Amino acid sequence: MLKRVEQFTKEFLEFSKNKPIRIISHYDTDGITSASILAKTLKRLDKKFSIRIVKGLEEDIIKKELLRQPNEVILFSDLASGSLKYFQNLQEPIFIIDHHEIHTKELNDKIKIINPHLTDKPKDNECTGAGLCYLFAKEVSSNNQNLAPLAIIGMIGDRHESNLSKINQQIVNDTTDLKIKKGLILYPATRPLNRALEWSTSPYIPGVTGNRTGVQEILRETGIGYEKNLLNLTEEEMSKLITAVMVRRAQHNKADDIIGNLYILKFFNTKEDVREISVLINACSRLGHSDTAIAYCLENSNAKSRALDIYTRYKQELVSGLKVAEKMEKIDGKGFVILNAKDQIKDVIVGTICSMLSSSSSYDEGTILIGMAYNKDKIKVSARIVGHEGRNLKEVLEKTINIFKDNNPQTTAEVGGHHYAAGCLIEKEKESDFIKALKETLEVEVIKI
Ligand SMILES: [Mn+2]
Repeated sequence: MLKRVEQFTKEFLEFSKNKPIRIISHYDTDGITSASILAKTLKRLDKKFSIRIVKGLEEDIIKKELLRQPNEVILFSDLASGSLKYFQNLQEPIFIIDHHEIHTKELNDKIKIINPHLTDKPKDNECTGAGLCYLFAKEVSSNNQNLAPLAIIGMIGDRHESNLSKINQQIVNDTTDLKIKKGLILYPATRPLNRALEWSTSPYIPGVTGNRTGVQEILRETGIGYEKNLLNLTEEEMSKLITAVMVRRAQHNKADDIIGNLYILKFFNTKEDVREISVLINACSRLGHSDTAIAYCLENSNAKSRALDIYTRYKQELVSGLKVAEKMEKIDGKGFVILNAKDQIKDVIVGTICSMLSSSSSYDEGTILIGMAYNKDKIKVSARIVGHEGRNLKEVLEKTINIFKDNNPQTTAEVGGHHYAAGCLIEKEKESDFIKALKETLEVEVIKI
């Protein structure tokens, strides 16, 4: 793998000698940290560059970006491996640093790429976009080793931390000022427990998340002082707390979900919990502030206060959304629950709320949760499943849309997602038609089992 990185870097530096660079990266934490590592690296080389952050690489985006050739060099990070079909008639090379699945048949000599799947030992080389960008940066100059913290944030963002691959372990070793401690993966581990528990949305703790009395109870029960934080708990306190949380999440009694490694880094010169940083970056970017997210990664202090504002609002939104969802009247069917939040929950978080509820202890394994929230003249629909067993949610929604189309042939609804999480947008005035189609599909699905 490092050989490939070396070759790639050489070609990239050669080709981009007198040209500005266009970075195109993914909008999640891994993509944002990838772009930030690249930006820092190019800046240190005194190179001109611009950045574009996208949710996905649709054909029209690619076409437009390729028009920048031959004046600019195109560099993709944390995406593009799945879009090689659009790069079949290139005049100029493109550069890709990515870890997603790849169709090797579509490779050609104009596509310059680093991807662990193309190496002899993909398991050892398992790595995130940010990790790969870091390897590239280090190849450019060993001075870039101080960008390793960004790679660690990307690693947590893409959940590569529980089982470190060889290459990830090397990046961890490169990171000075990184502390790793085993324990309850509540965040931030650096702040008082009462706050961390109250705002705990992942893991979601029934009766404690968003509930001050519940927080006091769990701390009293375990005999832990509320001013303590996870980092300074004794082993005994930690295990008491884990038990107390597990009792409250009884139905999901898998310790794996809540125990793991806590990662603590110095960021902006303060000790921070990497999970918290990762969620903050993700929140900023998802809410449409990817520029703030990148500036935050580059440790710009103005961006930090903006990012914190956005993040605080996001957390409040989540906790109040959860409360609304718990109290709301739902359509309760056999094996499914429909939460029609209308304008009581924001459309950008309704999917996250459903994910959290699916990990709470309120529903049986295999239950399908469908969240609906208004988005201007549309309704955002998000489907999640409790546990890992059960029906394919993308198919469920596709069937629903097929039935829905019978009465609404003019609908523009299109289903996105996969087995365990799917969604679509439908016309607001067709709300009741959609719910009818949804019930029809879900009830038929149950009978089939
Ligand atoms: Mn990624």
